[in-house]
Amino acid sequence: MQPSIGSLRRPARTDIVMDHLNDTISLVMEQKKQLRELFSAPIDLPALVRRLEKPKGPVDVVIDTDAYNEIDDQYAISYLVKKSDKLKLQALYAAPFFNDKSTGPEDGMEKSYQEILKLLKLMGRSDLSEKVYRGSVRYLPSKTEPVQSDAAKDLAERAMGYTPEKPLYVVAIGAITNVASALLLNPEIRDRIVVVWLGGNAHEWEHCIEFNLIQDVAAARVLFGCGAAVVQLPCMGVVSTFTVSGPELEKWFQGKNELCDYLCSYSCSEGERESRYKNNWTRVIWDVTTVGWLADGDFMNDCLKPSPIPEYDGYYAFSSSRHPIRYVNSIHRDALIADLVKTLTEA
Ligand SMILES: [Ca+2]
Repeated sequence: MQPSIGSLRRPARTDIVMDHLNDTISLVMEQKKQLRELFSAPIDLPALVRRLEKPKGPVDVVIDTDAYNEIDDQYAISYLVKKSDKLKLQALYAAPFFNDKSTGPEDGMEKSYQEILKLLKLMGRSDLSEKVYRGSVRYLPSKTEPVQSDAAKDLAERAMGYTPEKPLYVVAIGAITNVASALLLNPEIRDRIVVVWLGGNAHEWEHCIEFNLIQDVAAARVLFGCGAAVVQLPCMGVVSTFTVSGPELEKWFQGKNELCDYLCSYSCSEGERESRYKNNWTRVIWDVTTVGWLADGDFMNDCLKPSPIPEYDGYYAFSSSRHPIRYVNSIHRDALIADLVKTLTEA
């Protein structure tokens, strides 16, 4: 006898929750398996910890930047180009972004590409223009699917010229799409790069809804999950102390050189445009801190921590069994500002 519809057993709420939980666990396990298969080489923990030490002496560097999205990438790019004694710049990649200064990730990437060229011209370094590459026009469709771009292709190939003992440093100051794509295109580069990324918030912060991370969570999961050496500079709760104001910028930069005039006038016009407090605004020049980590100087404190797991709901998950990353936990603001000003105002 067929049961009537009314007599069919309705699942209890706990059954629904358990089914959902089991589905979620299966999905997570499957995704972990796919990523593990891509990055099949086991993680050599002692070697990883050695790569996470701050390098001594000159190193090769590339930078991945959403240069047009705000006011801070411009300072970071300039600082890196002018730190050429230690930081040997090999390539510059334009990253996608989507905010009120772009119509979407592709437009954001193209505007960033043009802004990089503009900065190089202002610094009298147009010789570096041939090292600028266009990046991703969209975010990762999933954490096993790369986005093809000149930038991702270049990094996937370029990093093969480096070794676990002598890696290529990747300063990343935007959504991490290009870098994650390079890792997915060529998993062999995992142990040949060190990614210094401004992304996410402090692990103690109430959420990780941060511009660079939240635009491409799948890419962040690749970065933190694949076993590559990552130096994380978290935004809210750590780098958020790295502020400047209009009067400071005018005093330090105005009239020093063409680059400094541009940085000062652009920052001040953007600061006034976006602030409710007229002339009393401050801005965080976030991205500078990534170059500061690589530069010689006592500019911040850091430690080793298990790699966090950025979830799609805007929170981190944590597991003490994860491989380590280097985690910056405080910025020595005045020391880093002093070095930035000295470096950018030199002729
Ligand atoms: Ca940026």
